[in-house]
Amino acid sequence: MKKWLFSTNHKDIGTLYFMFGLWSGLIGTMSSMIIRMELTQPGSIINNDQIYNVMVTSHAFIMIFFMVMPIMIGGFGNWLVPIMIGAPDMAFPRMNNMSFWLLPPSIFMLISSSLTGTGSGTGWTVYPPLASLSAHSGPSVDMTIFSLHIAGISSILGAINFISTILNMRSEEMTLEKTPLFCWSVLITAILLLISLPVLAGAITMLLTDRNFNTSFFDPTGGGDPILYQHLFWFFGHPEVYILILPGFGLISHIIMQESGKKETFGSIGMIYAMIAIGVLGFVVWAHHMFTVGMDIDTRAYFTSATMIIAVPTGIKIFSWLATIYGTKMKFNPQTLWASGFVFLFTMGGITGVILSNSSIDIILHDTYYVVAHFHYVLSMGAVFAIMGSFIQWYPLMTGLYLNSKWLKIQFMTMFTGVNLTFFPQHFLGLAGMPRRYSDYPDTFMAWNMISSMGSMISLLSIMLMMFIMWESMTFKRMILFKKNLSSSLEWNLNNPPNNHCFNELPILTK
Ligand code: HAS
Ligand code: CU
Repeated sequence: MKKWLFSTNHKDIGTLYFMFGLWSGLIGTMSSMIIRMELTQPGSIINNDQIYNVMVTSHAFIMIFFMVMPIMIGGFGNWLVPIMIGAPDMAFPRMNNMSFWLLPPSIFMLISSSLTGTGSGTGWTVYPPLASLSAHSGPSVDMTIFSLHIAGISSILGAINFISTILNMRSEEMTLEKTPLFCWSVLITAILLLISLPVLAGAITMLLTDRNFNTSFFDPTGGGDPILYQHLFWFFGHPEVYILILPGFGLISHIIMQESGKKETFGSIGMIYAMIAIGVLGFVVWAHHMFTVGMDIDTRAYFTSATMIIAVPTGIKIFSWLATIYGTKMKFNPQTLWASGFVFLFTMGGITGVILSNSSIDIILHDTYYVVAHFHYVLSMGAVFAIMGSFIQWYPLMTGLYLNSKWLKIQFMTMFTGVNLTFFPQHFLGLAGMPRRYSDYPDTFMAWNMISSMGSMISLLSIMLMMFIMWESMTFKRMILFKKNLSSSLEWNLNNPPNNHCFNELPILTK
């Protein structure tokens, strides 16, 4: 109890984040299965559109704030950043503990909001007037707002901690140019969090006072403007999508570098500048989410062009990963499968993003399933693939155990099949005009929806298989006894001798 509740150790806190992320991932998966169940065929199963929308909302919030961010930044960030830069721990260990322990009350608030009153059927964007008293009069939206406030405080504290650690606690000879790409990705992510989250906090606080204290920031009858909310939300929301993927970029760089036997990723300085460029540009493209609000043509032209430019630094990253692999004898172990899957499918998602960035096309595709397909390719097949591959990559370092490689390959193949079956048909549904966040649809959309729902069942089975593989490895304590069983991440550690006492604590070196 004392060990976990009061822990100031970066590895233990990282482990807590992993367990929390896995648990909330299961809750998020549950709501996604309810969504796919409702959409398997025309007609209604839940028989309540509000409940359907509550499921859509909680699915997004839980996956973004309580699954991807805690695992990538909290889990991998805490575990790997201090080790990679040669620091004994994070800069503010007790604040680190607080960052983590703010999350359980936050998700508790969010889940309670679904069980109170009507639930929040607002979508993760929480746009007024849908989120105002006129459409959501009960306490649910207020609880959702509080939940976001708490999660936001947790992230801001975490961001301060990572920035301080990475800037001040690197070992002496580690210049910024020599700092590993994962640490760079976390540093840039933390800066993005620090700049964007307060804007979200402001927007939802104004919404809270509109709802409870009779202000009218977003209410035209009192001189306010609902479009103001959209600007504030997306000034946070667009950087947020890069917050979700940048640490994944860092993690993928390490898998590809280590598994292709290189000492560093091809063009690692270019990789650093590409991530900085993505981070900076991410702040000046937000209105590509709002092309349908009635913007003038010049503004639309600006936001279209600025958005398209992000494909350049992202392309630099994709081609640098390919160049790292080029000329090496590729290993087909589970983590390289996930990394190659990431490069391929993330690129697909990125390219549909470039299509959406054309304002005139987006006016037709906005709020259709095409957008849903786009962001699941970059998230479910980008962020989640990076998490899965890296979890497999670093599992031996974190536990001293190894996972069954053959089963992991089967698990990868099922997940690859599942997610593509789920999300590829959604491009067709979107192009045919099926709107997102609706619980029902005309018969003509049935075939692709059925295939999509079947795909989601396959992904669910795959996640269950992954948990079985972890359970099996922990239950039978599959130790790494022989050199031939060492994964490359461990070889990497052995070949890069410790310059700091941290390394001596690694479980594997003592086994
Ligand atoms: Fe996105 C909506 C545009 C990347 C996530 N995105 C979303 C939403 C989410 C999301 C969650 O402009 C929905 C939010 C909501 O609830 O409403 N997105 C882009 C563009 C990129 C992009 C241009 N998105 C991401 C990433 C995400 C993410 C990363 C999370 C991980 N996105 C949009 C737009 C919308 C949008 C519109 C609003 C749609 C609407 O109507 O609501 C770029 O960063 C992608 C760059 C990556 C690539 C691939 C690799 C690059 C290579 C270089 C060569 C490629 C070129 C392009 C030169 C481009 C290999 C060639 C073009 C061809 C057509 C062939
Ligand atoms: Cu965006």
